[in-house]
Amino acid sequence: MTPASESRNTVPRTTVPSMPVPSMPAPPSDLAWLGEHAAARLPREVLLHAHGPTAASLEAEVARLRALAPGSPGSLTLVDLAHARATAPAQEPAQATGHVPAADLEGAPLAELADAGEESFALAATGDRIRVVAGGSRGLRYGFYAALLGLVPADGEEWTLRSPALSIRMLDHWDNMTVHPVMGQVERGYAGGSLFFEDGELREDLTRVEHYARLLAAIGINRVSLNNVNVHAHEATLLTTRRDQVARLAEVFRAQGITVLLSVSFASPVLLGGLGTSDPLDPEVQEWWRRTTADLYAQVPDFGGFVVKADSEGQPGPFAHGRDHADGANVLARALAPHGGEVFWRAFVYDHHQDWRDRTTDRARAAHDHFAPLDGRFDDNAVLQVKHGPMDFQTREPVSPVIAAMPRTRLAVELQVTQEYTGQQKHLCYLAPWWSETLRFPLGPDGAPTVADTAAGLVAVSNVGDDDFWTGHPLAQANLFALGRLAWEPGVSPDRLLEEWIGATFGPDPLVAEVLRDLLAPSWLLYESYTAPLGVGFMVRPGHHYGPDVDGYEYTPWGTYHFADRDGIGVDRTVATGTGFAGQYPEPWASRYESVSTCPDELLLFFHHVPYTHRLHSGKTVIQHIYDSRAEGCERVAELRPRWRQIADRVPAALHDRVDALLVEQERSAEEWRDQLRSYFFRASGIADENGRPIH
Ligand code: GCW
Repeated sequence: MTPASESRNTVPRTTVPSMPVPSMPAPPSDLAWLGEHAAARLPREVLLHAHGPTAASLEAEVARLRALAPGSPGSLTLVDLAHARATAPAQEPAQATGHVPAADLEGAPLAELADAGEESFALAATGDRIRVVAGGSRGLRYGFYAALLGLVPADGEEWTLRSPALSIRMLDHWDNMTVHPVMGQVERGYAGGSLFFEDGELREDLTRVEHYARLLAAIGINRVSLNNVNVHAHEATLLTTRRDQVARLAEVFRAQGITVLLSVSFASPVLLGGLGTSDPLDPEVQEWWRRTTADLYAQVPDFGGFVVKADSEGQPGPFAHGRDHADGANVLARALAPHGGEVFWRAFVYDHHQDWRDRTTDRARAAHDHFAPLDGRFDDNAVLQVKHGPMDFQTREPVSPVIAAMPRTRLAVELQVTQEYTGQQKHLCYLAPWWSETLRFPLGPDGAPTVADTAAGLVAVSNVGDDDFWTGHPLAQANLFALGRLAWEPGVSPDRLLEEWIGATFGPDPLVAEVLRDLLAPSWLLYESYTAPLGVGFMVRPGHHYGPDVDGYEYTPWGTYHFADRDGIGVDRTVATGTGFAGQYPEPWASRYESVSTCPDELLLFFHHVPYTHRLHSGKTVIQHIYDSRAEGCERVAELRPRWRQIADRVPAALHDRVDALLVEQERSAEEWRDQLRSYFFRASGIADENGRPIH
């Protein structure tokens, strides 16, 4: 039996060192949402009823935050029920709470918490006293961060029980260990090099990874995949000869309750094991995966599993052996199952050697064509990772029909936080409004389960690198923050997430909040307004995907066409006259998208080929919409920088300068989009802009 005094770890203000704790490495210049403003919210008295590694890491966190700001009046009590029970006398019943004072638990929903799982917590705020009770260590950590991020109900409210809506909340890194001459180190990375790797090996100094793990834990992320899904020969060895590097990263992430995963090559048995085949039905191949996976678990007992991109854009896969993707996924799932691991199998499978002359093949159909027939064939620990849209992370796409088509398969929806097609962290583009729309999309008539109801998880490609501001564009941090929060709580409004992020990152200055809101809240629609119109997608420069090139992908094998000619534009994906893609949806969507009169304007050119003179629901013709929207979008972009300058002396100077320089680039690039698209479509259609604006 532990005496009360030992089970109660108090971190009162008076014992707090005024300098950074010596064991904590120097913080990076930018602490994002865990800097001084979050520290200022931490109540002066913190009472921790917990033990083990989580208690130690929360104590270190409190000390670190105290060094940044003295904190706010009041107290924060954190109770881990598992700890409370462990310290209870043996004869007490299961609901016993050991030596935790009754006042700390008064009214707490203990029975509900016991059912809610170890990531859940309950929180109550009365006066300046915040109480958190958690069913386990992860929940305790999330409760602590909820208090820091200001996710605390108004004074006097009852206890609220908080549980994550999605149990899988994962970030995928597309990091390579070496620098690719064209792609750089991080594929589609716009924030410098990899946080993890340098010169082909794990970094010696993992300080920034420690801070990154804390930032992710604070927003509820519980899994990180460490390397690029395009697995090159060198990175493939993380599975075998470089396992120790995975183990070191796992240790850093484990300290924040985050599990690590690896992207692996489907051809590993040949590449790394020297076998003659990677056929998933070959017993030797199966044995190789079993042994290799067991060896990895011997070093990383809580390893999360594998992410696999197979038969996609040149990556090896089961098709080469005459097998399907359930055969492929299950061989890995079975190697992982005895250890509690999962395989995340990507549904991003399509023909990237398409003949542009062939109007019947439609890349948008591919994932559904390949995977829907396999529903029910995947093992329980296989998760099908489906891109949120049917194409490829464009600025606007419909929801992928695969999500509605596989009720007997565990699905994770994949989003792209890194802004490959949405301005590459040079343009402002707050993506939460779109993600929120996607997650709340009903997969059937009103009241049908939504995407968030259907998915077991949310996976997102990270936008973080070794950049001083983590994300290249400092304001792109808002996307990472919102992603984690939406995975936990998909119904929360994007505007509220913006408020939360601003408060934790920039503090309570009302002008700063107003300017950031004005810049970010409408930025996705603004970006859309001057780039590819009405859901048609692409029109970017091939390869790096930045800036306009209307025909850049038009005659390529990639399956990304707009079919603009002198008469009209768009892709006919109807069942009646097109590729039939619209028919992959359940009702009412199949009919709504099929008909030009009910298809929403913003997706018109995704589903239909229409004349330029076609009138939108907005009342404008397609051509006039293209002209006006690009011109007006540019005018609005020109207003951003003067607005940003209003807070020049109210945010850190280096951050202000970085954003200012990027706004100059956004203006230049938006003008380029405007001028190329307006000129292209005037030349194609011969129809004048009725507003007489210049065309080149
Ligand atoms: O959008 C495309 C990117 C590729 C990426 C691929 C994928 C990692 O252009 O760079 O490869 O998607 O999601 O696998």
